[in-house]
Amino acid sequence: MRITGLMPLLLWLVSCGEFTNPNPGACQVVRMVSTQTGFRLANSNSANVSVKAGGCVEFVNDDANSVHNAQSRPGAPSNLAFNTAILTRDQSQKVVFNIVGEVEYICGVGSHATTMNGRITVQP
Ligand SMILES: [Cu+2]
Repeated sequence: MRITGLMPLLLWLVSCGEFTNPNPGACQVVRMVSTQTGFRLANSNSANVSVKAGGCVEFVNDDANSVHNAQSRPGAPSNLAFNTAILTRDQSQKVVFNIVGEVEYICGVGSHATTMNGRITVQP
């Protein structure tokens, strides 16, 4: 009986894998530097990002020469899939990641994915 009584709560918790970002202002910024260089974290040569669940990544186009977007690689886990708008220079878009896991991301413009790619790790 006691377990039965907990079931609605447990189901609610499971279905609530998504929760409100407690601090949406604090994003890891990923710059879209250029088609040659690809994505870069601030003050880093890496395009690999790590965030806590509920945290966000802000993609910023720093490239005067091309539009870019950021999107999960085809075949990514559906609960981590994302796709930003096509961003022109100085435009940005925030993406909140609520589900723990790893997702590879690319720029989907033209053939940019060959150089513009990275990984987002969402930690518990
Ligand atoms: Cu691009």
